[in-house]
Amino acid sequence: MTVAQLRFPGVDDAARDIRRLIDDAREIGCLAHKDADADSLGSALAFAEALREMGKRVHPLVPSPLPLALRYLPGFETITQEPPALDLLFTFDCATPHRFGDRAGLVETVPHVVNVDHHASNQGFGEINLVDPAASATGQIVYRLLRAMDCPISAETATNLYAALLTDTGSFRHENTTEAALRLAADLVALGADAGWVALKSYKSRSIPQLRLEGMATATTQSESGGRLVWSEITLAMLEEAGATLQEAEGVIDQLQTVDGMKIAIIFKEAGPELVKISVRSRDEVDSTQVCAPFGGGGHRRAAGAELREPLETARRRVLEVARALLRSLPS
Ligand SMILES: [Mn+2]
Repeated sequence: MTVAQLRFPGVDDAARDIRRLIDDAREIGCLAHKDADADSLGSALAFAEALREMGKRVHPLVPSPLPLALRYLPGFETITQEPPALDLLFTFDCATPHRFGDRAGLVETVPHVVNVDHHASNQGFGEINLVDPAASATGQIVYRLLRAMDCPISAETATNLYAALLTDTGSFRHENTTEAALRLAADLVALGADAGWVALKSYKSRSIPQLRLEGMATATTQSESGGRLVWSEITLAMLEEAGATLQEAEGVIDQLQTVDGMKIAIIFKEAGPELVKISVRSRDEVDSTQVCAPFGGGGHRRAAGAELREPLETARRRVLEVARALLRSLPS
């Protein structure tokens, strides 16, 4: 099969080819990325549900560990731990196969792979690559694909896609809050998406340990380069003191990026003695992926991440050096 890099308005052509693959498939996998967010998992669950309503056998898949913070998404309980041999695999919101963690082998072994994503850095690892960097969320592409294939969109499917859109636009606060995104939100609500419930579960369901952890991390926030670089960290000791898990540390970066005048915000998360995860946010002319790329990470211009296999001390020093150099290179 030929590799086709399909970009919109190629969705109708892609839909025909994808529909053919679906019709021929017996066991279909829908794979989210490691440390799945609501865009990745919501897209996978939405697409799986739509295919199931068409009578297909579908298996939503997530690399371990299970992202329990997303257990509110409709169909979370259908995530398959031990899938049968698959003949068709859809991947969602993932630019490179290594983001599939312990499920990365599937991309190599399943005969047909369809890659659905909105990262500009997508490597096009699928047989069909439905990649649109202009889309605000992968869920937006899923919606257009389902529509192009005349698939049923249930209230549950709409809720999953709404969760994808709401969170990837930061509750319609990020720069990717386009007219298309806002219109899609209205369409999804019209289809039965429960907007209030998604907001409740996404932003108003934090645990006390999570709140304490955010307080500890924000209390130790560092600011340098005239306030343009803002960073903090979450250590294993802080997790223990707060009684929180690393998965509950996701919201801290959202606090850091609210600081007036910041250009780069970084949170360092100590995941083990020799493993540090970083999340980066940026503003204006700064591209977050430039902070993460030297460490094998990536993402979007405004939000990126990386994993460093080294102690927190050295990871912090090396990442901050890259961030400072980036700020120095800006015209003042
Ligand atoms: Mn996304």
